[in-house]
Amino acid sequence: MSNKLSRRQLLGLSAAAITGIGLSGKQAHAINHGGSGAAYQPFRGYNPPSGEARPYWEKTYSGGRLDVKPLPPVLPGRGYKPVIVPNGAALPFKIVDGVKVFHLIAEEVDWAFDSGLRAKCWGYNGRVNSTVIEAVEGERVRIYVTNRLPVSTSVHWHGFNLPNGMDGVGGLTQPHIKAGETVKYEFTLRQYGTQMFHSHHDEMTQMGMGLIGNFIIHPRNPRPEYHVARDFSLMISEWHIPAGTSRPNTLEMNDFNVLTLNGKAFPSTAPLVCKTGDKVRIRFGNLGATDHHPMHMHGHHFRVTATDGEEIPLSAQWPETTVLVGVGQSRNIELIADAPGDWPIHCHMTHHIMNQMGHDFPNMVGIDPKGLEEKLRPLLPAYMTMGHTGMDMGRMAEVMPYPKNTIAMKGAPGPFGDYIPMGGLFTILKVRDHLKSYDEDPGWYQHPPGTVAMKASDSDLRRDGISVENESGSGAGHGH
Ligand SMILES: [Cu+2]
Repeated sequence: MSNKLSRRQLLGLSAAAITGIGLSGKQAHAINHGGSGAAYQPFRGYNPPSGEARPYWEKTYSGGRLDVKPLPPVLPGRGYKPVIVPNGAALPFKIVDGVKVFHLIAEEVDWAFDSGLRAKCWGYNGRVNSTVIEAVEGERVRIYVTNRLPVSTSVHWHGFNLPNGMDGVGGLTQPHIKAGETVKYEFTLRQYGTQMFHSHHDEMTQMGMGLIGNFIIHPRNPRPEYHVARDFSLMISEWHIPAGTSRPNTLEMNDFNVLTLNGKAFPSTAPLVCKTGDKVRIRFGNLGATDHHPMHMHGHHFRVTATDGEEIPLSAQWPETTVLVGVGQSRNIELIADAPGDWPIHCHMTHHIMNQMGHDFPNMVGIDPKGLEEKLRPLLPAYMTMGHTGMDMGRMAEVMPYPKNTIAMKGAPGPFGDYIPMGGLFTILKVRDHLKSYDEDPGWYQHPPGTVAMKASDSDLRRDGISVENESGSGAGHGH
C-alpha cells in the first residue's frame, strides 16, 4: 500500500465505505481515521459532576478520530484570558476560513540573558525560549514553520494528541525541514493543558541552542475553578556559556552555568506581579538538557493542578511548596497570593541559582585565604580565593573585574543596600495590596514597621537573657 494517500483516494475510500463495498482490513482501518467525523466534543476533564464516570484515556489519539470537525476559533479576551509571558510574548495569529494560522520562524537570535551577557542562540520569532503559542481546545491550527537556520530542523508538538504525521520528528514522521524551507503543520486541538514545542532534529544542539517553547491550550468550556487573575507561563532551560564566549556550548552535559526562566537569568527575570488575594496559576515547562528542577515558592503553599498529560483530578491534587519539574515535563501550580511581599520563586538546587559559575576550584571552605591573597595579588591583581567567603558577591564585585560578556555569578542590589545572593533560576512573586498596573514593576516591598528581621538590640538581648559572648553554641539551649 502506498504510504501516501491523496485526498482524492481518501474521499474515494470514504465513498466506498458509505456504499458498503467490501474492503481489506488495512483499508477499513484507513477509513476509521479518514471518514467524515463528528464535531470535536470538549473534554469534560477529570473532574466530572458527581456520579458521572471519569473519562480516563478517552481523549488520547488512540481513542479519537483523525478527522474530527474543529470548533470555531476563539479570540483572546473573548473566549479565554491570555497567559502572561514574563520577558516574552505569545505568537500572533490570524484566522483564515475558521483555522488559526501561525507562522513560526526558527532563526539565529542575538539574545540577552542579562544586560551583561549576550550570546548567539537559536530561537523562534526573535526570542529565545519565550515565544509562546496559545490556542483553545477544539480549534484547528495551521502552523507554518520557516527554517532560517543554516541546518535542517523540525518542530515536535510535545504532549499533543495528533495525527502521527504531524508529530514533527524529522526523518521518522516527516522529511526534515531543510534550511530555507517552510513546512506546514495542521491539526485539531483535541485536549487542553500546558503543552510544549521544540525542535526534534539534532535535539542536543537545537534544543540546547534555544528552540523550545510553551504551547498553552485553554479549555473550550472551562469550569469556574479554571479562572485565575494571573496565569503565568515559564519555560526553564540551562546553558553552558563559558565566561567571555558568545555561543552556548551544547556539548556540555552536566556543568551548566546559565540557568534561565523564559531565557533570562536573575536579575533579568521579570517579577510576577500580583494583587493580594489574586488566584494565580504558574505553568512551568522544562525543556533543558539534563536537569530536573525543584521549583520552590516562599510564603505560600500551592496545589499541583496539572501535568503535561492532563489536569489532575481535584481529589488528587496535592499541596506543596516545591514542585519537581523534570526534563520534558510541565507542571501547573495554583495558589492564592494572599501574603503581601517580595517572595522568591526559585529552583532549590543551589547550583541553579548561580550565574556563570565554574566548578573547577579546590574547596576553600574553612581556609583563611588572607595570607595567600596578599602573596598572589602582586602577580595576579584580580586573584581571589573561592570559598565560603570567596563567593561573597559584594566583595567579588569590588575586587574582581568581570571578563567581557559575563554576568555576576549571583546577585543584584536589593532594597537594603545588600546584595540578593542568587541568580539563575530565580524570580520574585511581588504581591501588593495596591497596584497601579499589573504591567509595572511595583518596586521593592515596603515592609510594615517592625516586620523585618534586623540586628538584635542590646535591650532585646538583655530582656531574653541572650549572652552573645559567654554562651557556647551547644549550651545555649540549656540555660544557666
Ligand atoms: Cu534546578
